[in-house]
Amino acid sequence: MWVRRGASPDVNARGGDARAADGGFGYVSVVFPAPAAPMPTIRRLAVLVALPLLVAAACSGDEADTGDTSTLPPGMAQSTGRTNADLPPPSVPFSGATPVVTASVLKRFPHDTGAYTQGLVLAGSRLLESTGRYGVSDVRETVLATGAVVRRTRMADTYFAEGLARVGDRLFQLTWREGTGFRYDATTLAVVDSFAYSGEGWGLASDGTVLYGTDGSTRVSVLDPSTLSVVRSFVVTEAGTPVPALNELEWVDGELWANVFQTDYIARIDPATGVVKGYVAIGGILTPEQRASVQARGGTANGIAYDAASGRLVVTGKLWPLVAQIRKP
Ligand SMILES: [Ca+2]
Repeated sequence: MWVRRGASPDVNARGGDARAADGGFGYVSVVFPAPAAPMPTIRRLAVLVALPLLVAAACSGDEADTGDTSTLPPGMAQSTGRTNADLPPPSVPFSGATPVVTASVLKRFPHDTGAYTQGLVLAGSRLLESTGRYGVSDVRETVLATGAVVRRTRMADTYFAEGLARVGDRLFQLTWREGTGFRYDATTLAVVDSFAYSGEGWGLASDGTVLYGTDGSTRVSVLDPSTLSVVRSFVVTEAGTPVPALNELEWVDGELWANVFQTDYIARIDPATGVVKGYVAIGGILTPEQRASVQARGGTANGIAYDAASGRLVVTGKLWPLVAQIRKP
């Protein structure tokens, strides 16, 4: 469960207690938020480099997807300690009785093959994306149809960007292991302030009222966006078994959707019970060649965004060459 910084010892590693608590996996769930007490935001802001209106037309197309794939992208080195990202992916679906729908692709749009997608939000034709890795993390706005970056706020090299969610005119962004989240103006992508938490930050989404967050474990934490206090949390289960490695999130018409890290499955979660009602399989969206390239470069499926006004639903992945609009099941 999410805890306030300093309220418990650091258990951000594989541990027997957490393994038992989470149902047989080593994924440890420990996050979070400090109360509303403000961080020294001026200091935080000083290390951010804002590059408004950066036009980067070179960001689209599949051409970069055929390059050298022998090494991981820069910024993936882990300095110390194990994280939930080190653990093996779960073999979902656990039960043959759990419904699985294969994603039906309606359109394909270009995606920056260097974007290590960690958070994805769709607002009309604006695709807002949080991209990770040390040294290159940012929050960016792209044009869905072209993939062109029209606005970007880069982060200091010490931050690895993670989940992104919009509540009203604010964007909330987590970082992986840095214990710092950021709030942005959702229109300009200017940093508004920051907040502190303990544990790993992975996915983030909002139903317009509260925030839902993951940390790579089996648990989802529900937060009040105004105070960043934990309202409640729940363990996600499929056929009675906890589902670990929950990653990028999206609120889709009353369901919480979650990428299961290093798998081709998106879990459709009942937010009241934590029960997985079914999966969306997205493994067939990439061609075998695209898939091999993404895997060789350290990418994987991650990123779901839904614009309720238009009913448009898109998915992508870290280092994927495309964003796919899929039919909502
Ligand atoms: Ca999302």
